[in-house]
Amino acid sequence: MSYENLQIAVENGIALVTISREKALNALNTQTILELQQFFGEDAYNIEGLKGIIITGAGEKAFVAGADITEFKDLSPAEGMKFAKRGQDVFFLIERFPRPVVAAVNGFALGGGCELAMACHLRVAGEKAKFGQPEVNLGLIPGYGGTQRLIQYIGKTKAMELLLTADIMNADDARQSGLVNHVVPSGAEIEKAREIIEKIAGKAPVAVARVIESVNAYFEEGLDGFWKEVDAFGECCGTEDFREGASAFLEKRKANFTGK
Ligand code: CO8
Repeated sequence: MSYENLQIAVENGIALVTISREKALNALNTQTILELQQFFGEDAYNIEGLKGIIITGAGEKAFVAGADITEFKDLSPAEGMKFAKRGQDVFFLIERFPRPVVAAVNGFALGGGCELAMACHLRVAGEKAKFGQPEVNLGLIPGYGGTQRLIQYIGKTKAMELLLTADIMNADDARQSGLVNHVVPSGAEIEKAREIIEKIAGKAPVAVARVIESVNAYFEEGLDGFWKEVDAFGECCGTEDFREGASAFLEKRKANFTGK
């Protein structure tokens, strides 16, 4: 598929996905959501030797400044539910992607932008990045998982305040509260994200995928995360990479994982 609002560049096994609607501060319109769905639901699985994915925003000002407000100002309740459900489903594709997905947050990450960053497995923020869920200013609440994921990262006390006040958090506060993994000088976000993905690429791919699945299971209703872990552990025991990893340790050499 050709993309209108996503720029995708694959280099050395790492796909850099740039949300490119700079004039609207990379706001997520329907087309962009559909393109994310196409990429994370299908196209990314066809990239040979994929180590991981970085999501960032075009320009220097914004990662993503939210869902595109021009598109939803006249939504009926039923249409609003449809919009929110579709966005949530796409963000689940990101959260459940079997290789690491890192948000390189280069500016405003507000509303749907903060929600997009939270759907990624890890977050690297530039020092000028800003995070927030300002939907109450619009008479709305987050619809792409923000009320749920924010609690997971920063706890109910802080999440409740941020959601109710629409306050904006700077990068350092976001790191201290547990929302982001690293803060780096502006412009170095992608480089740091690449470094993290390269590090993970040296681990056994099946084990990496099962870690993502097991951690996610903690938050999924109806799933027993502890049982998921037992199941995934058993699966890893059946891989060639487990034999290789254990042998390499005992032979005091670097493991050579093949993903089998
Ligand atoms: N949607 C559409 N356009 C936007 C958005 C947005 N979210 N954010 C910025 N833009 C546009 C502006 O309208 C402006 O366009 P133009 O040049 O044509 O006037 C351009 O981007 C530049 O923006 P500003 O002039 O406002 O730039 P400033 O530097 O003055 O301010 C801010 C930057 C603070 C980021 C400001 O643009 C802002 O507050 N943006 C809106 C932030 C926001 O409220 N985000 C949450 C949106 S709601 C949401 O995300 C809900 C998610 C779930 C939806 C569920 C489905 C319905």
